Amino acid sequence: MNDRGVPAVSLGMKHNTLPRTRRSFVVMIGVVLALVLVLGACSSSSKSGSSSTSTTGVTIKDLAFTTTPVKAGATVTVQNNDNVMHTVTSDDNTSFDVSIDPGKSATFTAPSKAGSYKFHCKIHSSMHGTLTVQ
Ligand SMILES: [Cu+2]
Repeated sequence: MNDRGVPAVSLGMKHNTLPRTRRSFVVMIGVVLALVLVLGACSSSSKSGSSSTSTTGVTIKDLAFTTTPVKAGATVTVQNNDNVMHTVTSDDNTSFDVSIDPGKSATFTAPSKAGSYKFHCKIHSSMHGTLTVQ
């Protein structure tokens, strides 16, 4: 009976009583939240090469390797843009060996010693590449 002063359900109906500055602040928060949602959806659906989480060291397209230098011990991402499975296998057979499903990516740990590491695909004998470890 005596709880008339409690504004529990008045949020939606009395929003016009908010001061002007406060209302534009609320609108701003809404805009920022919307932007974050849109950007988040974009970055998760389109895997652009410039990710900050790990280095895309090897990209595979049309049965060919494209490499970028990686740091020693780094997590190296291999992106397979073909519709067949590939492997990235070091020619010494011990430094790294990873298989990548069609259209997927996989990771391996770069060797801890700097140098040039030749590698190949175990499935396609014509595929060869060299990974530069800095
Ligand atoms: Cu292959």
